[in-house]
Amino acid sequence: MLKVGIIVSRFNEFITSKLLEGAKRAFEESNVEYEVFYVPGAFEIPVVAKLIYQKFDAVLTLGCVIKGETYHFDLVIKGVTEGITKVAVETGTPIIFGVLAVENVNQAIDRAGGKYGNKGYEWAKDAIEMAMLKHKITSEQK
Ligand code: INI
Repeated sequence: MLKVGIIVSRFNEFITSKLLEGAKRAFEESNVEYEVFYVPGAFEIPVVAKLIYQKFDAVLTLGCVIKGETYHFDLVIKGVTEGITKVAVETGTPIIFGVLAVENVNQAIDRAGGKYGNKGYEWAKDAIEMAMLKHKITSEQK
């Protein structure tokens, strides 16, 4: 049975809780086991990915960064994007980038169960696909 770690940011929880609902639905439909870890904001996601990756076939990260009036948005997005990429490439573990980066609240709502569906559900499917691909590749290696 596949096992996925889900890291969820509490910042903008009204959105990330919806992404989490979608992700849980996808994992339950596919009989994938999961464990949820909460972090304060998206910036904290990479370090937790590094702390947990060995326990899981894949890690799904869920966050929501909404553009504000200062540069903080850009710094958080840069930190989380680079951090997740680094952990994924260095560890060879699929770490799915489920962080919405949006201009405003409406764009986030549209993607968290609104008119563009639930990205959490889609990203969970990506986690399953990548976990299976990793198993296939590593079991074929001599
Ligand atoms: N964290 C988010 O997840 N989303 C945001 O939109 C956000 N903004 O805009 O500030 C945000 N900031 C907090 C950041 O992720 C860290 O938790 C904080 O800087 C402490 O390290």
